[in-house]
Amino acid sequence: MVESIIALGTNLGDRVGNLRRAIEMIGRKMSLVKASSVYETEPMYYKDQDWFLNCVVAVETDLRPHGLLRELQAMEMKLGRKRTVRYGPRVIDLDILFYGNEVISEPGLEIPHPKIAERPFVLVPLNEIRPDLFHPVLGRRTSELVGNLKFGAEQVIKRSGLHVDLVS
Ligand code: PH2
Ligand code: MG
Ligand code: MG
Repeated sequence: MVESIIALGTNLGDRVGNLRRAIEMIGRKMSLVKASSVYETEPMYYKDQDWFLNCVVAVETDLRPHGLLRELQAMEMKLGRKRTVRYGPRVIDLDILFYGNEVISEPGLEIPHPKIAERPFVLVPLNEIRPDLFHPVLGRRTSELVGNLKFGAEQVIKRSGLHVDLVS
């Protein structure tokens, strides 16, 4: 079994429901180990869209990276994901951040996710559950990466009332 970290994001429709349904689907295919809080986050890159809800989950899986990617993409489809504008609105986005300490660089599959270090909406929830996780390419722990990134507290707001349960 390998521990993988998956990032979830949504800014269309019933955002909390989308996160819950996605986590339920993930839990049917692998074991859920830990989930971060849910954060409401300012959209990055493509600004003219609604704010996101983001969280990250740690899972344990026997799937290899390509199999894991395929499963996550199938879940995105089932939840109604449509491919539209790059970085634009989406019902659900399921990204592999880490797969153990493996490094993979292929078209269509890059692990660790190449944009982790510039994304407060990833680093803040990740730092909550895996502050000591060592990034095998950047050679830094999560806590160092989040400490090096400039962003405002108002861009990543913890929504303590919005629980996503791992077991149901
Ligand atoms: N996802 C994007 C583009 N921008 N911004 C926030 N705050 N959260 C996201 O999940 C997000 C984004 C494309 O994957
Ligand atoms: Mg993404
Ligand atoms: Mg994605």
